[in-house]
Amino acid sequence: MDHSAKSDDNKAKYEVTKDSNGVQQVLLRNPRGASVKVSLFGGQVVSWKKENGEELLFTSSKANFKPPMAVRGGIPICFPQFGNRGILEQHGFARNRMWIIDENPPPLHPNDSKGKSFVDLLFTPSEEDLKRWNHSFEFRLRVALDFDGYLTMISRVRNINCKPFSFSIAYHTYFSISDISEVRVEGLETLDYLDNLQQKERFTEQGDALTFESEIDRVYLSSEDVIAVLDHEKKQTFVIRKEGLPDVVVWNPWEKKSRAIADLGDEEYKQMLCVDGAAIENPINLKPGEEWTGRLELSVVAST
Ligand code: TA6
Repeated sequence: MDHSAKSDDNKAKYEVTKDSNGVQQVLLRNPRGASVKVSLFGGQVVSWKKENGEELLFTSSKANFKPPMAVRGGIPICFPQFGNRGILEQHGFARNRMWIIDENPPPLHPNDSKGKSFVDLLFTPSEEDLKRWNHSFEFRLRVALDFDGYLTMISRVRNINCKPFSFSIAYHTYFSISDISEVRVEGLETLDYLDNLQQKERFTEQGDALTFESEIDRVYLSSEDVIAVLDHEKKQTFVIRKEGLPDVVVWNPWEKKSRAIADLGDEEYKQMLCVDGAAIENPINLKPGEEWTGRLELSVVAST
């Protein structure tokens, strides 16, 4: 079903398809041939491709695409809880729920749609969710692809409750890489981090770019808003620009943990690296009627 508007630049432009499990997916394309695919299950970006069709996001060959499990790959959204930091299941429930297409969202800045293919999604908690996390909210997500192939995700969380609540959030981004030994991350140097492999103890990162020789599971705190993931073998760099997301999660399960993860191939840790824009250390507090906005922009550039 083609929803491309004839004239109005601000109208959402996307195609709706279904995956093999009958789950609705939204396909965004740009005039150069790049594309993004978003599943309505979890509001999860499941594909981001360059103009030459090369996939930029990792998805496990053992991924389970059948709800209620979140797909092992792409960009699952951890909300309203990150990890096991709270009473809810790991990473909260938003990634395990059906979202809907929001045909008439409150406006965003005109630049957030001009010359872009985009779709607006909406997630609200069910009665069942409210029994476990009794806070009414509206989570609006705009996913956009621009002429240069940049992928932008704008989240707006509104408290439609009569009392304040707090949440944490992460865009759990699985980057597809050539080989984990060929990759380094810049922008986290000298930052403090919470090590999930050591009871979330706080440490300080060295002065150099991050490279990988073993399992890593850390939350870097109060980072700059631009992080780079350099892949020397592929001669390309992922640039992560973020707003309203002070923290950065870095995760690679390495060999031993990969063997314990059912929906991840034993050797696949070599081709994936998660670097997530997040708000974890200081949960976001929203008073009734208040709205939080977070923005993540991903791009890829040629590099040495
Ligand atoms: O920090 C990232 C992390 O929380 C890891 O501890 C690991 O569990 C990863 O997320 C994946 O979580 P998942 O629930 O998708 O298996």
